[in-house]
Amino acid sequence: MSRVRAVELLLVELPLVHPFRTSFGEMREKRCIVVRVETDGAEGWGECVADVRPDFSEEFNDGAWIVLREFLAPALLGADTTDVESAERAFSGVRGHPMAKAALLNAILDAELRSDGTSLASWLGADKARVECGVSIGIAPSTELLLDHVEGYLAEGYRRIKLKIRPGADLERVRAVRATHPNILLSVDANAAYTLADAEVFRSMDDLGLLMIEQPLHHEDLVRHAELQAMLGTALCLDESIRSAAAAAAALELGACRIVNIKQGRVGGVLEARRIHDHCRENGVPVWCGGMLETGVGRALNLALAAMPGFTLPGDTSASARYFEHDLTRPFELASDGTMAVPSEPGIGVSPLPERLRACVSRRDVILPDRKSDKSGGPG
Ligand code: OSB
Ligand code: MG
Repeated sequence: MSRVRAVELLLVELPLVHPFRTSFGEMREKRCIVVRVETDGAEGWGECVADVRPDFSEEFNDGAWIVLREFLAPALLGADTTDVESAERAFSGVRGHPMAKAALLNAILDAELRSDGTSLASWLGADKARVECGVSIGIAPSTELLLDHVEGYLAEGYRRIKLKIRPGADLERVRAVRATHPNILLSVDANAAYTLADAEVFRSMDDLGLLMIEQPLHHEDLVRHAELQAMLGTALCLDESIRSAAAAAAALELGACRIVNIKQGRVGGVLEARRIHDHCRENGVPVWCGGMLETGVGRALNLALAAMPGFTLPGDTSASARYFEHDLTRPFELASDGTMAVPSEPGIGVSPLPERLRACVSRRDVILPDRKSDKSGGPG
């Protein structure tokens, strides 16, 4: 518990080593807001998983920047003491914007834990020091290139391969990967690109032994997901549809999925992610840690979450090198057995490297208690 003295927003830009194509578009670089808080006791870091465009969700960088600067940071800067729970309550008057909220809440929690000397993993009750990692492979220009990518990632040790699919680039490709690798853990992610009229595509996947089919239908349509799940032997997993613990409980009650992808940013931070984890664990539903191509700041946090006992499937917690030539933090490396070490230092356990911040930050804003905003750099 301590006072928040300043909130700093940094817009960070990192080129991706490969373009990443999903059913909703192509990313060539990572652009995100990194939040730094200064408290009486320490500094803390958080990453906002919103992107440039509101395509995965309604949130996007410029919007999140305004929400953070105008509504979320000011809700904390007046208070005598702030901890992650009181900050979450202080944000309850702002509807939605879970990604913006998560970035600031996670920075507060990081500062709190750094000042206590506690690692996030131990604070969350993690029961493993290393986690199993999977990799999410974007839609490739051809089946041949896709098979090359799969081969390369398997050679690095990844324990689960997830293929992005969209109508027109689905069944045939998944069949080709399965034919080449009969025994790997394999899943697909449609990012909401289908309707129930496409049920036959998914029924045809039933004999491919997939671990799961992620978010086939519209994010708001739990009822159709339940209908589709009833037609399939393969488990559905929801990503975009799960925006809160309440949504997770509803999805499970309806039978809309059998597996849950937990992305702390999508659900408003680590506290809500923990509630979903706990609910799923009590109900025997496996969860795994999703990813949003995070820099090392978000990755460190994801690794701590993924080390909690209910996370029983490999996550999209890939190595820094899968995304960036140079990460914002020290690089996260995959061991040849496909596992990654969970940071054990206080807080999230890593900080952005000063020289990387100098190279990657394109916009900056400091929000202070008295003067509302002390800007440097133009509007973006
Ligand atoms: O749907 O899981 C998704 C990346 C950006 C937006 C949405 C998704 C993804 C991924 C990549 O699948 C996961 C990662 O490696 O971070
Ligand atoms: Mg997904």
